[in-house]
Amino acid sequence: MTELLLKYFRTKQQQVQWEKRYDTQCPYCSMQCKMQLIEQSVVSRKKYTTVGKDNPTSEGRICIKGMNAYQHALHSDRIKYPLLKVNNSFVRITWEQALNHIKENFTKIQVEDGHNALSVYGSASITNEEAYLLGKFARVALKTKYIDYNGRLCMSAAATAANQTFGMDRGITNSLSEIPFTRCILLVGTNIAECQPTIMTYFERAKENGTFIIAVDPRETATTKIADLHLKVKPGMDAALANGLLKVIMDEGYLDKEFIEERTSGFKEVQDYVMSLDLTDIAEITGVPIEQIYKAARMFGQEESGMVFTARGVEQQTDGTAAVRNFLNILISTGKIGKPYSGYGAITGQGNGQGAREHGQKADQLPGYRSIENEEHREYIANLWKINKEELPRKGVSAFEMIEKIHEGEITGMFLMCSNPVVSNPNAHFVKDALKKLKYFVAVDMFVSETAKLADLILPTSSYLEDEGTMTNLEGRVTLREASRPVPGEARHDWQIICDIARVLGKEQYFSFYSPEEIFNELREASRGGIADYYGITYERLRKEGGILWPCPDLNHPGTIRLFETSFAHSDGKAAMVAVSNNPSVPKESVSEEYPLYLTTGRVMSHYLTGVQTRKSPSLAARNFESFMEIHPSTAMKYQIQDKALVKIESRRGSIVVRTKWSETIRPDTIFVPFHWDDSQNVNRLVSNKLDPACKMPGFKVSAVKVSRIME
Ligand SMILES: Nc1nc2c(c(=O)[nH]1)N[C@H]1C(S)=C(S)[C@@H](COP(=O)(O)OP(=O)(O)OC[C@H]3O[C@@H](n4cnc5c(=O)[nH]c(N)nc54)[C@H](O)[C@@H]3O)O[C@H]1N2
Ligand SMILES: Nc1nc2c(c(=O)[nH]1)N[C@H]1C(S)=C(S)[C@@H](COP(=O)(O)OP(=O)(O)OC[C@H]3O[C@@H](n4cnc5c(=O)[nH]c(N)nc54)[C@H](O)[C@@H]3O)O[C@H]1N2
Ligand code: SF4
Ligand SMILES: [Mo]
Repeated sequence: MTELLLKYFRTKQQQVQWEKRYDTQCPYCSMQCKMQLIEQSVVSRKKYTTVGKDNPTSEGRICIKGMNAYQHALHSDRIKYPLLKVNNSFVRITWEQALNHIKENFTKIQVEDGHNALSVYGSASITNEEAYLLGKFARVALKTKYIDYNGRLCMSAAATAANQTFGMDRGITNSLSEIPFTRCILLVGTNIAECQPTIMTYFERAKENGTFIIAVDPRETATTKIADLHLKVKPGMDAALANGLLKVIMDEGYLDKEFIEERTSGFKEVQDYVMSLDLTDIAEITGVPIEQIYKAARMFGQEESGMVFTARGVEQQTDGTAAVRNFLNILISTGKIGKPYSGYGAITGQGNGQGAREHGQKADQLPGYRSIENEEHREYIANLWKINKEELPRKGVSAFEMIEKIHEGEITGMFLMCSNPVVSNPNAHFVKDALKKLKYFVAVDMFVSETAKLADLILPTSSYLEDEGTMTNLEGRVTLREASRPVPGEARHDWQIICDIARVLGKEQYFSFYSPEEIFNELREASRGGIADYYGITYERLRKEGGILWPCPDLNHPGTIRLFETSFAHSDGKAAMVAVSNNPSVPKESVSEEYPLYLTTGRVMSHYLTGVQTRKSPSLAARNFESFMEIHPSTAMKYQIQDKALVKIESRRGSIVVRTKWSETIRPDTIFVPFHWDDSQNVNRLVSNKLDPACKMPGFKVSAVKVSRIME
């Protein structure tokens, strides 16, 4: 009888009373895995499960972050009403009050300090529609030149390198489906296994097919484990390492002379410089043994096809642009681009890292990857926006330079959408001090982030489950993220918030949009004829076809999978090679007696960026509930530091306290700390504010530090 009763209750407990399914895309990385959230009512509680949905990119796979993303979206800490800071605490106000407050204060700032005193800081985690609208909002509604976004800290080196070398920047120049069939792969400063886990299957298939994989990383990661050869480079020495590889390629005759002759410019200069170098010196400065340099270059050189992938390890450097260009020199000089199974992939970071850098929220850019300093481009966009070309502001400055301008008093107001600069920008103390100086600061977020805490007004926005729009993934494939859940409380979508503010500022005529699709249709026109041409893409097509790769210039165009088959995007049709010096113009911080170790920073699988979202997700937070420092045991012993002990890490900028994690697999001269935590674990307190002169990327990946134990 008891058995039977138990069985009855057990079945009852599992009985699903009702079930709802929400089609969506993951809010996190650039794979933009399609998935479905299943909400079930089981007796008295709700149960949620996420399942992957088939699509050409992730093929139905999802990772632990995607699986658990709903936990932050449904979290009770979500902001549900506009919050105004009164006597240092936030109080609920109505939207009408919030919008009037913004009108009053934005106007005051611009009257007192000038139009450009108001700045806009955007994001690559918002949709294409929102990124486009934010750019238009800054230029048309606020008439400020100061707009930039968090992608500056993310993709700017790869984007600038691709623009300079190829004349165009689209994440992957060929298709993910070609990866399993390429013969040799160079993975430079990328940890795909933890950062884009669902891409791994392509590389695993390649391995099964006998592809030779080379990884370049100062530490062993889940990614370097799949490599046949791991070059454990000294942090920041990638450009020199690429010169070493080029030298072997040149010395041993792996150049594709016909390709170089017909399709490139600048080779001679590269050759002259590289031939003047000595491989023993390169081995010495890069920390990579000479025989490994030979092996890598030979493997890449001798195979008939090959691909190069770069990510933040090589890019987030004060010579990131140059370093990426030097790896492109390798690809081009061996003729491995524009043909099957060969190409370049900048592994995009944020969900819309690609799309958000194409449609005008960058300081120097107009939609469709147009330039704000090009007269024809200005005219095209001004006409479309129905404003005078002269009214369109000129270019502003990069994200971190805006922070500097706040310090200097030139910028006194900021509208921040979807970013947490106090944790993500270098030199965190400096950033916090700057934001505190603002006369007026509005943050749009789902949570009261570390940065939102400093705002005068926080506006509540919608999450990935609620907000519809297009996202362009790491391939350059435009996808439509449907949304079906209602927003919590009085939260509004980012695009609605932009339109609402424009309305109270008297600019309604330029911002009368009632759906993301309407915005997208204007974006299509705005991008038409530009490099990133979306004109042929419609919501209807996206629903039917699942995703379309740009450029797609007309409605019958199938989209473009492989780029550069016959020519590159520069006016001469050639890829521009450039000699990259071993000695960058901005010297990197070097270790010294006082600061004897290199610090590099990055990510772990279970957390995302500044952690605001993933720290709210119990299943993810439980995997890593605090930061840590990876250190080689021999180094640890030198400083008498135990495993799992608390240590203080200091640089010339500040200090943090984290727990140690001994690891045999990191270089002994290097420590690694992830950047997903705030306050005394905020690793950006240590990072310097020097920028890459070409793209203004901070050098997140190299700082000189010292480590000391804390007596517990
Ligand atoms: N789990 C997770 N996934 C993510 C994110 C996340 O926060 N968490 N963020 C997303 C975003 S926005 C981005 S930009 C991407 C980032 O993706 P990745 O760039 O792959 O991630 P990182 O961990 O920053 O850096 C990659 C690797 O570079 C190595 N590295 C450090 N210094 C150097 C160096 O000097 N040279 C070389 N060659 N390598 C070096 C690090 O050890 C690390 O393994 O991931 C996306 N996906
Ligand atoms: N030391 C070090 N620093 C780094 C890096 C590194 O490797 N090392 N990597 C850099 C890189 S690659 C990146 S991309 C940056 C990222 O830096 P951030 O942009 O600062 O990081 P996020 O954590 O994504 O911040 C997004 C904020 O917006 C909120 N949010 C999420 N979705 C939405 C939305 O749809 N709308 C709105 N309005 N808000 C939303 C989140 O709650 C969160 O508070 O960090 C950079 N900083
Ligand atoms: S984090 Fe990236 S790989 Fe993981 S489910 Fe989300 S989009 Fe896919
Ligand atoms: Mo990023």
